[in-house]
Amino acid sequence: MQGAMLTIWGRTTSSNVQKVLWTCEELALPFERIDAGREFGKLNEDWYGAMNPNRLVPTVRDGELILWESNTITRYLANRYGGETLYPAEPGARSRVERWMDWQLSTLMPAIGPVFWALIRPQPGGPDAAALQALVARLAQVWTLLDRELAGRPYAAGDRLSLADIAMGNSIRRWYAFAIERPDLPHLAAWYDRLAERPGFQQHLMGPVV
Ligand SMILES: N[C@@H](CCC(=O)N[C@@H](CS)C(=O)NCC(=O)O)C(=O)O
Repeated sequence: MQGAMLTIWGRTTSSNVQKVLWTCEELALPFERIDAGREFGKLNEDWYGAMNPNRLVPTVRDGELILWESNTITRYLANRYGGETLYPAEPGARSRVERWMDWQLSTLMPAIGPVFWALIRPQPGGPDAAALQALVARLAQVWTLLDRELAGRPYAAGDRLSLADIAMGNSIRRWYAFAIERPDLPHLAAWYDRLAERPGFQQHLMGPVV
């Protein structure tokens, strides 16, 4: 072990917690995980808000350092614990990882989030059938963009797994689990198969979509 034991607060069903858990597996980092969020509560307690003012999961403690924002946490772990293959130091290669991490937050999440909520956690006042169809179509359009990119390389940012793939792993797993029609996107499907071979994916991302 190269540093203090990490503590991770967050339920295992959270997409953003899963990014951190998978990164820990790739880096062989030991951690203690404490359930928090949804049915496990804790987020509204004072001590939690003092660590993470967003009152969301994940939150991570590494010694004296408190971290939040899942993509930032994975970058920190790779920087701190020898994850250069996941997050290269060379600026050009690094930018190719970072752009897909930013794309995950700015483009993929806004497309998949509403579909996830409508299908898996429906709320009163949610989208009707026509609106849902439009959301599903928009999500397919976003995945089609990535499929075309993956025609030229096996992973989002290049020849090897990176933090970009880890950031998007939960979304691709959910998309293939949704009871919806999907366009045939062979490069995306092959990428999903590649990600699903990783022990960290199998351990932390294959649970029920809830
Ligand atoms: N941008 C934040 C988003 C964190 C977030 O939205 N977390 C959700 C779970 S994925 C959450 O805490 N929801 C409240 C809950 O679980 O009770 C990150 O990437 O860490």
